[in-house]
Amino acid sequence: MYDVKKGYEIAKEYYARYGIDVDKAIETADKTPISMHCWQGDDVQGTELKEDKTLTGGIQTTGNYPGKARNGEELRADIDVALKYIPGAVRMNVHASYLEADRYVDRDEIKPEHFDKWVEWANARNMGLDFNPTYFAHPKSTAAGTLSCADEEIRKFWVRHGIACRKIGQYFADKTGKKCVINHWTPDGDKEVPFDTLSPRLRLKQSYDEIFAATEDCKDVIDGIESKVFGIGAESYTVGSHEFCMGYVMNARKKHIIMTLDSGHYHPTQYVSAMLSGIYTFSDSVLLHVTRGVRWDSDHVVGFEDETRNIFDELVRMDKLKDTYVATDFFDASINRICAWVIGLRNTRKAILSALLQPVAYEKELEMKGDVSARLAWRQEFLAAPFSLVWDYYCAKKNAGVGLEWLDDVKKYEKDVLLKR
Ligand code: RNT
Ligand code: ZN
Repeated sequence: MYDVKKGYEIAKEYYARYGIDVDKAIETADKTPISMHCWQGDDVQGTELKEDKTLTGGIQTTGNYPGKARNGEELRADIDVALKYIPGAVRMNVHASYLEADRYVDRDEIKPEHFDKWVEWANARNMGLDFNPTYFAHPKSTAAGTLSCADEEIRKFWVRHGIACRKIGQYFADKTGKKCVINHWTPDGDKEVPFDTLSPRLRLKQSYDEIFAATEDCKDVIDGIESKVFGIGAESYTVGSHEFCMGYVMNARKKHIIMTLDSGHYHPTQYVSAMLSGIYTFSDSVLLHVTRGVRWDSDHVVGFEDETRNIFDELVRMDKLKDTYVATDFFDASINRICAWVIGLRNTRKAILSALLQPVAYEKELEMKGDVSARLAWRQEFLAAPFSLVWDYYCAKKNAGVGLEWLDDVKKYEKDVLLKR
């Protein structure tokens, strides 16, 4: 390893020339929570006691890498290994399908106590807990829809699930002393464009209204409404489209109801980074699902690449990082799942730190002066700033492994534990 401290001193000097306080950036990046999704560890299988674990609703994992977690204990043990190498504040994001009970519990019957192991685990690590209703991978989740289903019995079943989930979210908040962020996503859609595109949307609105009306006392829950452009099997029509979800959030006029922007959920040339200021004009906060879509919503491991960086650059320039809930959402079954978490979460943290090292004041000044040539020249020049020296120093300081120092340890865990499953 090179002299990390020396590298940091050089970088500090470099950034100081542009009025950037490296230590302050490190401090802010370190305390910005990232909500780590539990579902990377077992290919979104969940821990319900049921035979058929087929994924539906357009969610797919590809790959058959050995060693996936088979129950809550294994999953949490794997998460603990990943956490050693993920510097900075982390929250844990659990799906309803990760309940733990001694029998099969249907989705409309889930109770807070089914998540007590997660609560205990999170409290022992002083971590906040986030939550997600699971509207997919269930016999009542079919092409006919869930919250938008025309069959009242099915629709009501899922409304009960949504209500149960908000109560669990409040329970998480009570038990951890930290607010709980719930993400609401339904897979409802159609392979063809239906003749009636409006009625399902009216029913989805009604269902969300019913869920929120029945749980008004859940005061410490934030609710993200997640849209999507399409899913496999529902290529032509998505009930919860971007317009629908944005309309729902803006019309609700409730501080706790916000938009979830998943970076894989748009047409390939549409970018979340380009949507943020439009939404922040009218909303106080946003929930992000950070992921990497390759050609489609493929949920690849987050990369430290243009769009991830653009998202956080925008948030920092708008001074909205503190108002944004950051969550990861990817699932790669083709590589070691702990590596997937470490790479994706480290890259998310990297993007946050590098965004905080922008010379915002300097660039704004150039822009105000109307010097557009200098602005472009400067931005391009700055892309080569010595960021990695700061990143390495931060990882060293947090004892989270400099460079790829973490990889051998994860490989050892693979040999000793994962491959024996
Ligand atoms: C699906 C959505 C959703 C899920 C998780 C598992 O396209 O992105 O957020 O990935 O709920
Ligand atoms: Zn998502």
